[in-house]
Amino acid sequence: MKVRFITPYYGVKGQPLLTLPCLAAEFEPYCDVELCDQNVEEIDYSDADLVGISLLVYNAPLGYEIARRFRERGIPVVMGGSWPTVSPDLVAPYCDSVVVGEVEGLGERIISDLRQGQLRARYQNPCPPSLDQLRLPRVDLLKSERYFQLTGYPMELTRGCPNRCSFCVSKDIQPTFRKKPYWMIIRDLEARDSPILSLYDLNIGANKRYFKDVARIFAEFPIAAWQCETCIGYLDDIELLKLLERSRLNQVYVGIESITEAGLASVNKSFNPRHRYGEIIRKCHDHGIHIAAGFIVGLDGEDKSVFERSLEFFEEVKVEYTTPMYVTYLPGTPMHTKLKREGRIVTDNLEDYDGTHPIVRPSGMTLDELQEGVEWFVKEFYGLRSTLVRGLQRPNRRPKDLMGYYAFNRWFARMYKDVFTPNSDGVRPVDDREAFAAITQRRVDKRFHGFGVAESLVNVWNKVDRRLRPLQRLYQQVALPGTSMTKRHRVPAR
Ligand code: B12
Ligand code: SF4
Repeated sequence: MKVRFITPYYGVKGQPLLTLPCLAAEFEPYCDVELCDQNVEEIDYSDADLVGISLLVYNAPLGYEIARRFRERGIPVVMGGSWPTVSPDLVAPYCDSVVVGEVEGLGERIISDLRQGQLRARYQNPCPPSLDQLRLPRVDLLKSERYFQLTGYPMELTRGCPNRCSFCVSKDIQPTFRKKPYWMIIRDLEARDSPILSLYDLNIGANKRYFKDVARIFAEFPIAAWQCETCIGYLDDIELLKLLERSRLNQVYVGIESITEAGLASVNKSFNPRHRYGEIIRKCHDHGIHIAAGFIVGLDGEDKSVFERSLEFFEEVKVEYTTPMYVTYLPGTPMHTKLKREGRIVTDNLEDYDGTHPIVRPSGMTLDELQEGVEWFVKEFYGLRSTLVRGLQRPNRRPKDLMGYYAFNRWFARMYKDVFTPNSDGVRPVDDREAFAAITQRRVDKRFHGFGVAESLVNVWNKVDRRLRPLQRLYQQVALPGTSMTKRHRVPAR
């Protein structure tokens, strides 16, 4: 029995999701599995017994079209991912079966129902699966050479987040906070094929003791650099920062979202320590950690002065990167329904729900002012002046960090020029969606060309690292002290 899992194109060619590797791990004991990421390869439309399509939200229309082509030939289609999880009823007409939430624990039942010709309309775990028995995600099945090597090997150590920010789908996709046992972290680390790691956890710092132990474990592995995502408040701890520095964490993504009290309150994120942002960022810098700051625009209670004030703030605290994003609520969520009723939702096209198109009419400025504000902010923040101001004054002690800082600032500048400024005819996303999309797409396709040399170097580095793996293992067994985390938490023999 052959099952083909597909991720439809979503415009980010550089970084693989962990979705396909996790699906392969869950299903491979029960059937033959094929993976297809349309971001880096053509879709194989040949026959299969079942096709599984994973949807975020902005790639849903494309996913529906792919499903149609399989279903008209009688091939059943199951859909899963964050969009089907948030709004299963809106997805159901386009497929034979919807998987709501995490798939671990459902694979065997789905395949056995399929064999009996009794695929059910919906599958859902009664409660979120424990991570204690999670199989190793089959990252090795991805065509890794086609991805952007600088982003590193994808790993997840925890799922869920205890917070409930109103715009975030974490409560739907991973409803409770769970963590992998330490031996499993070691297993996953040993399987990696790159010295750079990227953690996909929603909020790894939510359990501080665990976060510290992860840093202790990472410190014992020959990791060149790693990055993760957490709340800025959790980083207000010197012992943690010391451990993170020792483990070679080089970048953390923190959801600053807004510098205003009203903005934070409007998305249920008042727990962010607004008055300590600067101090915490300074401490992170002192420990060699770069800050990528989430920044949401168009929040209630904010007027057009927010762009200038935010730029001033980001330059003062010398944040390395920001990822501006229009506030986005997914259709089917209570916030979306409320705003729709109030006439404030400006587009129903799912392709627009990617953070780079305005979705909600702002309360404190016009839609034009909002778009002009973001365009101005991005031009200033990623312009040469601000890049120098933020770069030259921060404690960029290591030359490689300094180089990384400038390289990524230039890259972000190019990327945001593609998506947040009007196209060459002055057309903005909501004015003429199709014209804008066509021009943006051509630019997006070129997006990853700017890193040719750096990427080739990382490729060579990855190959050398792979060759040295047996030596690294020997080093871990012989040279590390007997009290090390690695020795205490052995991977169980199979
Ligand atoms: C890596 C990552 C990225 C990367 C990679 C590419 C990408 N476009 O997503 C980068 C940094 C580029 C990125 C960017 C953005 N991202 Co992002 N990202 C993630 C992250 C951290 C990991 C994704 C992942 O691999 N998860 C692990 C896998 C295993 O989980 P999963 O996909 O949910 O799959 C499980 C189930 O859903 C189910 N399942 C999934 N598919 C299927 C299919 C079938 C057939 C079945 C049976 C089951 C099934 O089984 C899986 C295992 O249990 C997630 C957060 C998260 N932890 O999920 C956010 C997340 C996906 N991103 C999100 C957002 C909002 C964005 C941005 C819009 C933010 C922004 N403006 O900057 C941009 C989008 C840019 C773009 N145009 O794509 C949201 C998605 C909301 C949505 N539904 O659209 C998430 C969920 C974060 C959040 N807290 O809300 N992101
Ligand atoms: S803290 Fe981050 S992951 Fe958690 S709910 Fe808020 S935005 Fe989502």
